[in-house]
Amino acid sequence: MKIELTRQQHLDLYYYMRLNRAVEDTMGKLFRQNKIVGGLYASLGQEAISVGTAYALEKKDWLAPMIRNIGALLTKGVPPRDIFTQHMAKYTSPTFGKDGTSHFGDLENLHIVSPISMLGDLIPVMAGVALAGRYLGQKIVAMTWIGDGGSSTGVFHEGLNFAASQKAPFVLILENNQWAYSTPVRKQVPLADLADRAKAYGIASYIVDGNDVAAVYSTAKEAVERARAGEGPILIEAKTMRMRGHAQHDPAEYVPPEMFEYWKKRDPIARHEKFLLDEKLLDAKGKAEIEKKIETLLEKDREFAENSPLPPPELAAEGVYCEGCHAPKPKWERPIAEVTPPRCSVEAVWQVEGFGRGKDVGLATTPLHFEAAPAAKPAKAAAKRPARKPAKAAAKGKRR
Ligand SMILES: Cc1ncc(C[n+]2csc(CCOP(=O)(O)OP(=O)(O)O)c2C)c(N)n1
Ligand SMILES: [Mg+2]
Repeated sequence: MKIELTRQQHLDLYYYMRLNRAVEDTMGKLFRQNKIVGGLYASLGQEAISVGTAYALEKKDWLAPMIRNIGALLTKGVPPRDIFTQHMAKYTSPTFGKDGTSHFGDLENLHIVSPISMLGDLIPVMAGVALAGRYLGQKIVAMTWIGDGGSSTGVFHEGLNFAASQKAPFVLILENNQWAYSTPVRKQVPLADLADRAKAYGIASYIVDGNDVAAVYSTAKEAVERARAGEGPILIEAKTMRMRGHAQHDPAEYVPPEMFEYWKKRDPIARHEKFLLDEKLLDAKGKAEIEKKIETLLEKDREFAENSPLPPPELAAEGVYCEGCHAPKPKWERPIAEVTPPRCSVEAVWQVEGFGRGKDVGLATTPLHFEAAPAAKPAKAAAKRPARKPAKAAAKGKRR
């Protein structure tokens, strides 16, 4: 389906891609000045994927970014200053300087789950978030990203299978940038299209040109709404190219130069800009205004981050262990008042007209709660069977 975008949507996509690139350019400079703590990863050439997919989410939806998804954070509403302070491990950062890179989240307002470094682990986590949203009647969609290399981990398959069997409203973006560290994709996966992995779980998939932001957005929007309607998880393979090494330390000399040349001509920002200018959606004056806006914002936020203090050493152990701030209760069920407004920012929708009318669902309206499902008739044999007693052999621990 080709979704017609409004002029404002086209301009928003352009703005966030430019912001994404400018934030990363600034951090590249800070890294060379030794002001960044830890590694720094670039999404150069992949901005259309982070921005186009996150732009398809609603405010109430949830995301968990991977290392090359700063653009998704910016699009969801994270200010550049949080990204700078976080990478510089400053006390003013979202983690008060306790963690670096993009290892931070915002569960309360922006609905961002903090990433972890284990590739693939966010897939079951976000499938769980998607299901939690369903139990709470929030009609949300959860999204995360994975690389071509990460799609070969065990947890990718376990997580996607779990999400598929539960019909979780979950969208997984597979960024095929053709390299995992120095390993080319053809040496680690015997598939031409990684979207084919979806067939193993009986879920829908798309392949999209990851350097065409409008195409990425249209595809993601369609997938998000299908997942929201109850069709289950959807996998989108976005084909692109990693235009830098794995991280700042890696000069990527193993990449054939002609490959960089080929993809440089397909730069997503230059391409979208050409489209906007050709279609007269943007002119030189508008472009200069966007550049000025980004420059002013980043100048202010970079200065704030640079002038922020490092965390005071005496607070190093604070917030690591619970010291009576809450009583841990091993109970999954939370009081209704805690998960509904005003304490939760999302208004619950307990019955949703048309929810679950997706392909293969079979019911006109999928119940939002399992208890609301029509009771299955017990199989005759099972109904007659007496209550189970532990088998004697098992009780004695005898081996079978
Ligand atoms: C389970 C796991 N194995 C290995 C690593 C180390 N590691 C971090 S990034 C990376 C390469 C990832 O490649 P890909 O998934 O293609 O993502 P890209 O870097 O291209 O965005 C590896 C092997 C890890 N973080 N987690
Ligand atoms: Mg890769």
